[in-house]
Amino acid sequence: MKRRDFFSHAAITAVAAASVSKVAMAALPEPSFMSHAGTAAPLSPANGLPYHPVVTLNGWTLPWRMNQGVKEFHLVAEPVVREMTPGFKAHMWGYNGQSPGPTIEVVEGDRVRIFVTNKLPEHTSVHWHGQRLPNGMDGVSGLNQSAIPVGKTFVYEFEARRPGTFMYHPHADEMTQMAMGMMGFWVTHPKLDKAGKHPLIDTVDRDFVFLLSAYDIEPGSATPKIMTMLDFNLWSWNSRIFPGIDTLNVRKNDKVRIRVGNLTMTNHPIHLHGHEFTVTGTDGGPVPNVARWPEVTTDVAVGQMRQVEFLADEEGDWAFHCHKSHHTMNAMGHNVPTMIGVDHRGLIKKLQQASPDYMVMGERGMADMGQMEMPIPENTAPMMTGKGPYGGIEMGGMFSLLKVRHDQQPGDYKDPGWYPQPPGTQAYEWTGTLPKHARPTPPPSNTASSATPAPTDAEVRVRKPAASGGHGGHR
Ligand SMILES: [Cu+2]
Repeated sequence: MKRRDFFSHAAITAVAAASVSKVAMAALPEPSFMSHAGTAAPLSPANGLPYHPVVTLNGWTLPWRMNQGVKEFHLVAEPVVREMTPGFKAHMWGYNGQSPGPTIEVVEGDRVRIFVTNKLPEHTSVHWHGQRLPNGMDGVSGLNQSAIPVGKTFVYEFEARRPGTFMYHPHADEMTQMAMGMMGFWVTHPKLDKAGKHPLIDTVDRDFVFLLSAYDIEPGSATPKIMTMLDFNLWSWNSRIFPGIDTLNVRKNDKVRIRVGNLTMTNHPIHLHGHEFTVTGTDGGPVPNVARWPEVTTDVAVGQMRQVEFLADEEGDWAFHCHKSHHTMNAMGHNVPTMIGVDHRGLIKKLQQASPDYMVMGERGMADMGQMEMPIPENTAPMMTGKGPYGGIEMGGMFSLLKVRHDQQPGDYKDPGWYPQPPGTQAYEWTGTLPKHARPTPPPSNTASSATPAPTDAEVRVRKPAASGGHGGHR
């Protein structure tokens, strides 16, 4: 993330925490709004119990005010414009100016009051995923409460009983509202013992959070198609797609925690290069020590949260991404045939005489898509893109980098630039002589001495019914 993306929460929080008159405290807390998709600096608590705040990738934490011992937040559900990556803006629904909404951070045992104002064109509600709370605060419209009508404000109030990693989202016309981007992150920090420790939740140097979301937005348009069930074309982290997702910048030997929640319609195997991590928590709470094991990929199923931790002890720029390769691509049509191995050279000339812009996609694989600056409709993200120090990264969607540097200062989250590979530590081209390609000779086919016939080369051909026969053959 760049320095200019940072803004100071300090000013907002100072106003919120200042001694406000009793009349003002009886009114709604002034809501805060965010106007850009940059990663905000962590919001250090101005009051209440101390904790080490999280960093929301391409997001921010909602400031609160303390009203007679209750932490008061104000969420505004409303239509928003979200820049998913530079050059591509989506028309979504979200909270307080962005999708996803701001992260809410509290401490175990906090009394929390959340005002929710509905500025959407239809009713809504908020479900506090994973929380222990009174049944009437669980946010399922029609079941636990009546939906929040357009223009009205409802109040949710409960104690944050369980420390952990949670999220919030509507439970009213859920399909539409989540397809439109309504969701947010919630972290309940643990109450620590006298030694400043929790038996299962470690204090870490860096704590990153993001939600997995998916959208179906036609190239050249801006509004997600809400009826899409599985065939999404934009796979995002916090409603951002590579190269628009900020990198996770850490200091060498930092203990790092990453918390991920999945509000898409499919699972995402989240994979980190260069390090092993441990799943230390889920939306069910911290994982007991005996149930932890090392991994480099953890599957985050639909509606789940995973919290992973590792020691960032390897310097470099390490890829961090969903391992479903189609989830590290951006929007394109689905009906593109596989053209690998098809030689078009004769045909393409003829086609280009009729249509000078005609191009064949994927004759030698799809890497060409990343290399060529293909003309794309306005307000569309390239399918695979991103320039690295050594060429195109050829990625999109759910892809970012963990950047580990020995000289990254504590508390500094800015992007340190590309990692300079130390001499002699990078893959290089072999320029010596190559041996002749030795291939095993197939055994002679079907000789008298062999008991079983040796396999012969087989080529699968699709044989279409002859014109004269065709389906008539069924007679
Ligand atoms: Cu995925």
